[in-house]
Amino acid sequence: MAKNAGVSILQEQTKLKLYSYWRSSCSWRVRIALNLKGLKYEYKAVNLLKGEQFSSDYSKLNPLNYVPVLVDEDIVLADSFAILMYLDEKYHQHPLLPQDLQKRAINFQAANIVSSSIQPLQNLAVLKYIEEKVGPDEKFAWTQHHIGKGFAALEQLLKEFAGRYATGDEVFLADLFLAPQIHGAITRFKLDMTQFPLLSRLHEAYGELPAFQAAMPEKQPDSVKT
Ligand SMILES: N[C@@H](CCC(=O)N[C@@H](CS)C(=O)NCC(=O)O)C(=O)O
Repeated sequence: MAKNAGVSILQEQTKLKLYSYWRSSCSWRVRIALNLKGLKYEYKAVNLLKGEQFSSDYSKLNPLNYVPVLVDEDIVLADSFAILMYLDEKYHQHPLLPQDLQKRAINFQAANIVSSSIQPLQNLAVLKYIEEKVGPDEKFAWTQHHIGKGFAALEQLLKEFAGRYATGDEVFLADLFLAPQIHGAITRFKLDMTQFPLLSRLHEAYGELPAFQAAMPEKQPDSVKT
């Protein structure tokens, strides 16, 4: 049996390949899930700063030219949400969604706040555009505004449901989206977290979980010291 929030279980599985970039929060979500479920995978680095996501081979895997992509034999999936749902339905150890209907919906809502209303606004392509068309100093103000707006909504949403983690004392889908997003807000975008006590507390809790630690950017084979 899998241990909740653990990293190791043994089970028969197909060969998985994850196209990932060490600093990509979307790839990081999937790395956490793979670790939680104890699934081995081959790490295929895509260097976003060198533009490797635009190579013709990679475009065949994801015409949107984003990471992550998961390849499971002849199945190719290009979107972290779809990948997580696929993994959860295929590998039942450490379920990513709670049984309780309301808590399931809250997990979807929190995950979507991150994946639809925060991360796309801080994506590399968007920041590059702002830097070039508006000015290099504007990108911090832009990201801090949009991350702050999303975080305020998450604080309000989760205060009723949070335990040690976002929706109770077990790790679920929302946590996989929150951990990389909060970490990035603190380390890359220098967001003042004093206004977000609940998210700050969750950040501390995630830092103690082996499955989350192993998925950290600096632990990836393509990480670079900055
Ligand atoms: N909805 C997609 C978003 C993927 C995405 O935006 N990936 C980012 C990294 S987190 C990326 O590849 N950016 C490259 C670029 O902007 O050129 C997902 O969740 O997988």
